[in-house]
Amino acid sequence: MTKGSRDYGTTNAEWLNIFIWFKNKQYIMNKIKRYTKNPILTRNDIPYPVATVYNAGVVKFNGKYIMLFRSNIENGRSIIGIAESKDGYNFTPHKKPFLEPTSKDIFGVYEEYGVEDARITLLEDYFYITYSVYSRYGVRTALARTTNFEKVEKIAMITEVDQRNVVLFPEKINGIYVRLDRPHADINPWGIWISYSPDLIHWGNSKILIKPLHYHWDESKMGPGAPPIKTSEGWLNIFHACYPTINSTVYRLGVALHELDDPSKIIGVADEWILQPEEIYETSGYVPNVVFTCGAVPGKDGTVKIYWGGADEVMCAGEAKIMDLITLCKENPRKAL
Ligand code: BMA
Repeated sequence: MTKGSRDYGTTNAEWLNIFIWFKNKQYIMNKIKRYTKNPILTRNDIPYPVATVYNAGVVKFNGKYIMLFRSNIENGRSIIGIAESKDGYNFTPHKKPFLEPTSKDIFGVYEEYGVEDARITLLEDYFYITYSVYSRYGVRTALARTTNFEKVEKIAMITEVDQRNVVLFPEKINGIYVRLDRPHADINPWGIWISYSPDLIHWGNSKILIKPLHYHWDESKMGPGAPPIKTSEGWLNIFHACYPTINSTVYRLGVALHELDDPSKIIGVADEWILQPEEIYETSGYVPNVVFTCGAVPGKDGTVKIYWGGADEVMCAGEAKIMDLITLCKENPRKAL
């Protein structure tokens, strides 16, 4: 009998195990801690008529958080609005949208059905924005840039058709620009790829990095989410992935770690998801059971603010410890391919 325990009671060693189990359980439950006042932005906050506010890219600029959010307008098509915040949670939208389909040039052809899901990367002297464009010819990805979030310059189409969810790395790696992307494929569930460019416009040398796993939470498709975050241990890639159920497809968030010098090398893809639809604003809405991210902002204190659309209808935020996400990738990985 262990000293201090009763004859038929729990031993100290057993108490210790229970304590460790509880600590681990708590740790697992806190992969992302939701902001208590979610949702942080809804259509009621927007000073022009929209049906939804979701899938926003977010960055810090001049000490403020800038959010570029997607809204369905009342014909169902999407535009991109802008909001700003001092604390990363309380956002004030601007009076007018930030980026809308144009009728001019090549953009006029491919943005006809709307612009969606902006991702923002500070790269050299510009904030680059990658966004999906829809038209009668399918979905592509476009590139725009700004220095001040007042004026925006549309630059080019940077994918062919059937390719979306493009995120840029925030620096050249080995002298070349790098992105993660997600081409559509007929005979394989859609996965996360890497591509390279000398000028941010022409991309190639593409290679698949992470593929959905059969009978796993990401089995039907996956794609890049937030632009990669540089950490001491590698590039942190927060992505989305889907699982088909009898009712609907469930969108969740996952995390992977890529080598700093060569992000085509995967250090680990966490086996577990880091966020799934649980709150009412995620399980019910414009598209139920969806959490979908386009942006995350690392802080100086080792945390990262993660932003996601809830049920394709509202914007939500939460926080995680970067080291916890790295640990998930390293200590409990699944096969990348
Ligand atoms: C994807 C994209 C996302 C959306 C998600 C869930 O295919 O359209 O913008 O959030 O579906 O509807």
